[in-house]
This record gives sequence, structure tokens and C-alpha cells, in this order.
Amino acid sequence: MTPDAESRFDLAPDVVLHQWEISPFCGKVRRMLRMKGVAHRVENYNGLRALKVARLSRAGTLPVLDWGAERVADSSAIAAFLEQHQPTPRLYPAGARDAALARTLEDWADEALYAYTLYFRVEYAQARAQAIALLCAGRPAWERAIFAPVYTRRLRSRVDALGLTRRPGAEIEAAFLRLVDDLDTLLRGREWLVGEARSIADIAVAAQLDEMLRTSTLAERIRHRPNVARWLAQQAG
Ligand SMILES: N[C@@H](CCC(=O)N[C@@H](CS)C(=O)NCC(=O)O)C(=O)O
Repeated sequence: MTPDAESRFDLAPDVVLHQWEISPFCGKVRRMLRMKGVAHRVENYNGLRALKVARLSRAGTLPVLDWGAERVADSSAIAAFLEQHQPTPRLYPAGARDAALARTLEDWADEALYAYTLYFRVEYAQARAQAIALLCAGRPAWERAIFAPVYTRRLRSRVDALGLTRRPGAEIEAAFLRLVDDLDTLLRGREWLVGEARSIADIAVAAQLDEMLRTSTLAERIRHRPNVARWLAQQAG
């Protein structure tokens, strides 16, 4: 090893993403790390390992990122941290207006779209079963027996608090698909949501939609929107 290569190796921080595979916010961070080419490993909190999450951050939520000795919680805080430590390629567009628009869409995805991600996951039995199987992957069967009812109760109370369960299911599906139609319109003739390059807006919105594609029965209807389908496909992998 040359002295240069050696010192670069010494300087590279050990990066660990604490995650659940099917959390859209964890997916959002995986996308950022991949886009910026940050070498990292993942630590999963499947099954009853989820009990350890409370000790990782004040909010007790995932994702949490360890960057050497520094620990950062919350996907938006992680985005800002990464942008500072690994500035290229940029997550936030250069112009002030585009950067503001990208952050607004990020927030819309994290709040408005996430409510639908949770709703479809808890209200559709098939999606719920698939989510539980993925969240218990690699863990013993007895853990799954304990985890499943606790997870379902917790998820349902979050969705209830959002007010979605007080409306008829068909109305909620229609309201969600109108948002996907809006996205399709925003993407007409464009490669990316904001500006001329992929940004935090594309990452945050695609992270939510990809989780819906993974566990909800709406996948075909989402893919039916041609601009959305093309845009999701170009970010896959
Ligand atoms: N605003 C946070 C939201 C993170 C979040 O809600 N994560 C969910 C998983 S998708 C979680 O940790 N839920 C566990 C809980 O609320 O106890 C972020 O962007 O990281």
C-alpha cells in the first residue's frame, strides 16, 4: 500500500446505518449513501432487537447513522450531515428556490406520503403480513409470535392518530392516487422533480413510493402512471 492510500484508509470513517429494511426513511438514507458513494454497513433491528432502538436516539426511531464517533438521528438531519461531510454529488440543488422546493417536497414525502404508507401497511392484511415477515426476517419464530400483535397495535394507533381510519377506504385510495397523478404531472417531460439533477426530493418521494410498491396492493395502479413509472425505474437499484 502506498503512503497516500494508507492515510486515505486511516481517514475513512466507519459508517453504520442502523435500520429496518422496510422503513421508508431508512430506504431514503440508503439511497443518499449510495448516491454519494459512501461505503457503509447496515445493522438491522428485526424482531425483538427493535427493543434496542430506544437506546440509539432520543426519538427512538430509525434511521440512525454512525459516522465514526458521531451519531446522527432522523433522515433529514442525516441528509444535511452527509451534504456537509461529502458534498458531491449534491442532495440539495444549487439555487435557493430549487433548494427550497426540494426541501418542501422532501417534507411532503416524509409527512403526507408517509401517512399513506402506514395506512396501506396496516389496513391491508396482505401488506401487514408481508411487513411483519420482513421485520422478523432472520429472527426465531417465537419472536415473531410476540412481535406481530405488538407491531400491529402500535401501527394502528399511529394511523388512527393521523385520522385516516375515520374515512372510508375507497376515499383514501382515491385521495392517494390523486397525489400520484399530481406527481405524474410534475414529472411530465422531466427527468427529475426539481432542477436538472436527482435531488433529495426524488430520493424522499421515491423512498415512500417504493415501500408502497413493496407491500401494498396498489403497486399496479402506481406503475400505471407512465411518468412516475419511468422516474422510479431510473432510480432503482
Ligand atoms: N422523521 C423521522 C421519522 C423516522 C420514523 O418515523 N421511523 C419509523 C420507522 S419507518 C420508526 O422508527 N418507528 C418506530 C417508532 O415510532 O417507534 C426521520 O425522517 O428519520
